Amino acid sequence: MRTFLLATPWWCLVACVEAKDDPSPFASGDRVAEDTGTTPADDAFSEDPADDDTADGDSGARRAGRCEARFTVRYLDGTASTFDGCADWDLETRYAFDPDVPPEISAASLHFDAWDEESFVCEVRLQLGYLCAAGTYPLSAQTGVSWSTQDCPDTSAYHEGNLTGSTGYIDVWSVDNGRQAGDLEGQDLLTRLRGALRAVSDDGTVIEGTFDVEQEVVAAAYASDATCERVVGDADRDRAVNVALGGLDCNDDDPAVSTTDEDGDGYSVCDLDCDDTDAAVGPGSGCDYVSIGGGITVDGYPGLTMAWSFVDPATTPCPSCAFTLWGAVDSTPMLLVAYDRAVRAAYLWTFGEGFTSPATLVPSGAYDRFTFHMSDVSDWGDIEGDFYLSYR
Ligand SMILES: [Ca+2]
Ligand SMILES: [Ca+2]
Ligand SMILES: [Ca+2]
Repeated sequence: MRTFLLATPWWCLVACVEAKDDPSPFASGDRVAEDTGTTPADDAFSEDPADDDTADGDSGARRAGRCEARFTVRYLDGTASTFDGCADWDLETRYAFDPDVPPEISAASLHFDAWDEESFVCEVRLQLGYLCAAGTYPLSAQTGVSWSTQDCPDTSAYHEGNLTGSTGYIDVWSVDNGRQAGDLEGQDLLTRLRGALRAVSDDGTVIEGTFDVEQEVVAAAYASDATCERVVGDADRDRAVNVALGGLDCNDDDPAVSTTDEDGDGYSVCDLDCDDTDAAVGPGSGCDYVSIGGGITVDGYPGLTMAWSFVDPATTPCPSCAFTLWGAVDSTPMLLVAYDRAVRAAYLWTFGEGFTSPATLVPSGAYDRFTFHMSDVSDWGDIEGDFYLSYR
C-alpha cells in the first residue's frame, strides 16, 4: 500500500466538530474548519481538480453518474417524510492502491438531496472515515450520518431542522472499483457503492433508507490510519441489520424472519405478523398472544414473583403497544410491561411513572421471546425482563 497521509482528515470537516473529545486519529486533526468555518487548504477533496460537487455530468472531468436512493425520516409524532435523494447527489472517494489487487476505498462521503435548487434543502450526508470492505459500520467518531429536513415533503415546520445520528449504522452491501490493480492515481475510476442506513438522533427522529450509486471519478490516494470498524450486522444476509446495532431484524439468525411485509397487510414478521402469507391474519386479527411464560427479576425486590395476564393496550398508558402485560402480586397489579412496536422498545409503567428501554422480541416457531434490561427504575433498581409469548 502506498501512503499519502493528509494533515486534516477531509471527512472530519463536518462530523468532527461534534466529536471534540473523541480520541480517534480522525477526530484529532487540526480544527481549521471548526475555527473559521472555511475549508482548509489541505482538504484533499478541495484539491481534487475533478471535484465539481455535482454528479450530473456538467463537468468534463466526470462522466454522468447513476443514482438510486430513497430515504424516510420518521418523526416522534408518527409523521414521516419520504424522498428521493438523487435530484442532487455526490459521491466522494479516496483510494488505497496496491500492485496486486484493485484499489480499496479508504474513505467515502455521500450526499443526497431531494432538491437540485440551492435554496431548498432536504438532504442526508454519509461519512465513512475508513471503508475497509463491505459490512456494517456502527455510527462512531469516524462514521457519521447527518440530515436536514428544512424543505422535506410532509414535514411540518415544527420538525424542520438539522440532525445528527447518535446511534445507528451505515450498512455497506457492496463496494466495486473494477478489477484493475496497481497505482491508478489520477486515472478515471468507476466506483459503485450500495448499501443502507438507519440512524436515530438524540431527539428520537429516525432516518432510514437505501442507496446505490455509481460514478466515475479521478482516483486520488488516501491511506487511512483509522481502525476498520466494520462488524457483522447482518448475519443471516437478508439485508436487515440486527436490533442490537439499531437495525430492525428481530432474528438475525433466520432469514425467514423478515422485516419486509410479504403479504402486504402492513406488518412484517418482526412487526409481529404471525402469518406473513395471509393478509387477513395479522396483529389485531388472529395474531394475538394467548399464553405467557417467564417474567421479570427486580434487583430491589429479590425473590419477587408476579402473576402475569394480558390486558388491552388501548386501555393502558401505552395504547400504541403491540401487547401489554399486567404483573400482579397477590392479585394486586404492580407493574405494566408492554412492547412498543413503533420504537421497538420495552415500555414499563409503575405507579404513575413510565419508562422505555431497548428491547428485543425474537419470533420463532414455538414462541416469541421478549427480553429487556432497565437500569435504575425508580426504587425498583435494575429490572430484567425475559418473557415467552405464544399464539397458542
Ligand atoms: Ca439480517
Ligand atoms: Ca405481513
Ligand atoms: Ca399477515
